Amino acid sequence: MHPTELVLSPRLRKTAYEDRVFDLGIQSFTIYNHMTLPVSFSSNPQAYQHLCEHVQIWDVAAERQVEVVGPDALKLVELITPRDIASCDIGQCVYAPLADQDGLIINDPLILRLGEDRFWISIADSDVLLWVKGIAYGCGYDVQVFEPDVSPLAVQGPKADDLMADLLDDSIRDIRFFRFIETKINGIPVVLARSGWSGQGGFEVYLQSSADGIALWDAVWQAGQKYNIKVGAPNLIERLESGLKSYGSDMTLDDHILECGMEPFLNLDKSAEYMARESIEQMQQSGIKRRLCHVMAKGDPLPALRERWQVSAGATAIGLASSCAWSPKYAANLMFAMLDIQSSQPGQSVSVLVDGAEVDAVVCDNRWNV
Ligand code: THG
Repeated sequence: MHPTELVLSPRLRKTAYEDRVFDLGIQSFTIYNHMTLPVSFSSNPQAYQHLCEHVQIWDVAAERQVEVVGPDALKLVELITPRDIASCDIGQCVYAPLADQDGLIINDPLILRLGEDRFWISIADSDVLLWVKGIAYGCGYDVQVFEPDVSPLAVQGPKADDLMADLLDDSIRDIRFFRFIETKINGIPVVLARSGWSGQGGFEVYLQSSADGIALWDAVWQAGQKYNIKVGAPNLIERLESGLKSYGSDMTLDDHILECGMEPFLNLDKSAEYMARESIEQMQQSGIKRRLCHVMAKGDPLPALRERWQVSAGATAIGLASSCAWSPKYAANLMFAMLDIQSSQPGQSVSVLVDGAEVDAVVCDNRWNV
């Protein structure tokens, strides 16, 4: 690798928590929605172990919100996703992949329903705001679409409930998965949701004014001292073990939503109109050509992946691996790979080309079983 430095200028947006992230010794960032997103503060295996046992605070302000509000808000949100949104309660969030008129995946956000006619689309890394604004204008909808000053702060890990109960009160223990309340932490208005980009449980606190970022961080940090809180970030090892795919890495605008393994999160027969419907029906008839698969390689830890790795079955190239981490739980390298449908069955033997060397691997089901 070439040693280099990312220049932090106003064009690369600063998060509401960034000063604390520096105070606590950030080692690496990525860029996500034109904003810094912390990647590491310590080694990945150390951070993973801590996340699975204690509680961590994550600056995930780069999960930006696209707010859609107004009389046509529901119609607009229904139009952009094959997931049913009408049945989403106020105070609920749903994982709702977005697809365009060709069925191509635009993003895989959570959508929060804040009111009958008010939604936050909590996006992964792609410019959803511009797309949605264009659709709203093109359709002549009576809505406002904008990015509010909202910054999610994740509190993840098995001790997150105890921490938040100390900070607020025991009633927060009753918040169900993917439900949220509006409350105040030390007088700071927040949306508090049971969600987050790990399989270890916890909350996401949506701050609604950047000016209060440091005060909110410090309040959580202080309450966390009793629970061995550490600063962290979405963890590559944990997200692979939990099967969480990352937009931009594992799926992009080149991929059809049916190729991305999103069926459990779609209601293809929903009554509301949605723009991907025709394309999806055609794709169902012709059958998908590729599928995003779980692939496991026993043996030594593989290096970090800078470009996608070629995957082959025998002498035939069948696809590309897009994420990889060595998992302590499975004592193996876990990968996501977009593979030709003929070679995508669990049990299929494949090889992965890593820096010029062939590594043996096997296709698994989506719970890492062969
Ligand atoms: N939190 C918030 N916004 C986000 C993310 C987040 N935006 C970007 C990205 N993460 C969106 N992607 C996901 C993907 C998976 C999940 C959440 C966000 C997730 N999935 C669970 C699973 O697959 O097991 C549950 C899905 C379900 O049951 O509906 O949690 O993390 N604010």
